[in-house]
Amino acid sequence: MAKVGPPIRLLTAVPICDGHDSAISTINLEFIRHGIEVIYLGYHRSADDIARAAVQEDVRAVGISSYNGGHVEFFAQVIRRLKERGGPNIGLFGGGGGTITHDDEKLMLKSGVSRVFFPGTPLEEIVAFVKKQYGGMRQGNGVVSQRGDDHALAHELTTALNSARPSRMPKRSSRNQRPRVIGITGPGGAGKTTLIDELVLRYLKSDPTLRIAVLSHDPSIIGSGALLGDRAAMLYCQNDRVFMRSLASASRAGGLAPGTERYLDILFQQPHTRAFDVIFLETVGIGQEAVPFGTGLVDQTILVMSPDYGSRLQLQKIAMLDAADIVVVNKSDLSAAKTASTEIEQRLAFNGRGQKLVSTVAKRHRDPGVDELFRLCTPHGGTGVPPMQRTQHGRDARATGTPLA
Ligand code: B12
Repeated sequence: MAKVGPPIRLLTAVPICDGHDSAISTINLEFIRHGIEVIYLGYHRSADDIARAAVQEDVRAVGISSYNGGHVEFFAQVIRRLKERGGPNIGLFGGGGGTITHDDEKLMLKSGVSRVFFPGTPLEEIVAFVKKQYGGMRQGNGVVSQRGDDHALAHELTTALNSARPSRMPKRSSRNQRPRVIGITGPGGAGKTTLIDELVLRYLKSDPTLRIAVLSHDPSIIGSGALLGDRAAMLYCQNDRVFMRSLASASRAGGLAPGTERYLDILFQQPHTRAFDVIFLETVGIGQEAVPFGTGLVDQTILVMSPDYGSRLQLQKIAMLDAADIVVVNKSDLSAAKTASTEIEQRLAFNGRGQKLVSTVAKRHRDPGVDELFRLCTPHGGTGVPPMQRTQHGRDARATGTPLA
């Protein structure tokens, strides 16, 4: 069988103060249909958010859909931010109906935009452009810039994924550099991503020096495209202390991707000054049989469920209910939530392992359930790693886990 090369990775977004996401949603689907991996950042996104995400995701190019005006300046700003963040080789293209004029286009091309698409352009033409422009080898990867750290790590991850080396169990570099790995899993639509974002907010507020990584998985079939859309639901992960990478499962069953272990390995080996304190590992939406993390991959496992899992009998079939350290019933404002919590509580009591049950409404700001979950994730304050083992950056002396403002 012919070897399938890595897919083209693109990031798409809609600018700040613009909610016209219908065109980009259609274009995203067309990209995926043609084997392209699309990291979709969503709408109302700043130039800085776009550049940070593009660099961390190590994409070949950014596609922007802009309808509300200000595009000449906005596109130019994205290019400036990409350069500042160590991604000058990341291309930029886009469109935006009749709002972008041909005179604007001239200015945009001058500022470094590769191409502007106008109304009436067939989608195949856009796909053909992307394949031709970004399908080959990238030029000059070894760019180092002032804030090139994310860029260097992002590129290391890409290289690791494309190498033939098989995955192995990740090794933590030393006792003093011990990121806490929190595995978050559960069925699609339970609210895993929103919950992670809220936990990230609490971690960021708990310690001004803390650094967090998020590895987020979405499903894909090997050789085909994928929509990696978790970033669109993330607000607080758009922060310079958070490094997020989206992975396509590429036919690996069980919730993770072929490169997950290698990625973790690399995140563990980051130099002292930019070591991560906490790593979130978010799986694909899983089915009843999946136990994604096996043994030893994560320090703590959280299963996120929504109250609508069906009858009580269904609970007997969910394998993760035996393996999780914490079970979260998210969307606990729904009418079925009370019954769900009671049924799951009984199921966990039957296991007799002291597993915790928490009810959350992750979409609600300052939700007390998420606060409780955060406390369970940080048994020793801060990262959750005992202070004796957290000696890097002198952070062990800091009082962490402070209440949220
Ligand atoms: C649909 C629409 C809406 C929908 C948006 C739904 C959604 N979720 O996207 C709704 C009704 C919600 C809406 C609201 C508003 N809208 Co409106 N909207 C439109 C409309 C009619 C069509 C846009 C569209 O989706 N077209 C479908 C796409 C597929 O067609 P296309 O543009 O031809 O796309 C091609 C190319 O442009 C290009 N392309 C586009 N994007 C990209 C991206 C990439 C990466 C690539 C490669 C190519 C590409 O490729 C496509 C393929 O051929 C336009 C008018 C227009 N004709 O453009 C106004 C328009 C954009 N809206 C306008 C306005 C003012 C508003 C509102 C402010 C109205 C109000 N007062 O509330 C709000 C703002 C909403 C917000 N939060 O930003 C104005 C903007 C004026 C301006 N910038 O000066 C417009 C131009 C209408 C007008 N003439 O006044 N809107």
